[in-house]
Amino acid sequence: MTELAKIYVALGANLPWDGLSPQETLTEALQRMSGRSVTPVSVSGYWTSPAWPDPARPAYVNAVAEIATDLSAGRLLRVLLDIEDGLGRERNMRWDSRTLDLDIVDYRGLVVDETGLTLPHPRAQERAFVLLPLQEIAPNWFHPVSKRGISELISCLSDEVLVETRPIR
Ligand code: A4P
Ligand code: MG
Repeated sequence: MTELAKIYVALGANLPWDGLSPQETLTEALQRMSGRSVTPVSVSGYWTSPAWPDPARPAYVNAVAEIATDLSAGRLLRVLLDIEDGLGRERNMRWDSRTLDLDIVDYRGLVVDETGLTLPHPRAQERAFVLLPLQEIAPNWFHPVSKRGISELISCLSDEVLVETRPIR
């Protein structure tokens, strides 16, 4: 199984949906992934942070999962988008509030820049809400393009952002 892993998916939500809190929606999304041959083998804790770029929006809950699958990156993305749709995702403005966001952060180091699929995720290295949960489950991860390690990437983030991104206990 492990050779099929090394794929990291970031989960985020800041709106409730159909009686589920954002945190419950992330748990439901992980269960639905399991049912679609996308098996979480390791899941970070849940973290909360103010909505970026507009902190007046509801706070987010985020997590990162390492998954095992034999799906290609493109097919995996289609499954993830389908799970987003099934859990109430509506697409309005970019960065708008959402019931669920599932992003492929890294697919076994693959570098792709196509319409509809960019790997690694182009903004993951700037996001405390991705890097802090990722570090929990993959402390030796490094960015496939810059080759910078996760601790180094985190050390480049502002103290303010790091302080306001907190594990949910
Ligand atoms: N797409 C291309 N590459 C990928 C990939 N590697 N993974 C395409 C996932 N999707 C990928 O996605 C738009 C299209 O990107 C998809 O149809 C897919 O074909 P989207 O989810 O509608 O876009 P987005 O999430 O609004 O944009 P983006 O730039 O991915 O946003 P971010 O950076 O994920 O921002 N604040 C906090 N605290 N926590 C958050 O989780 N998330 C966002 C979304 C904003 N602020 C946040 C958080
Ligand atoms: Mg997304």
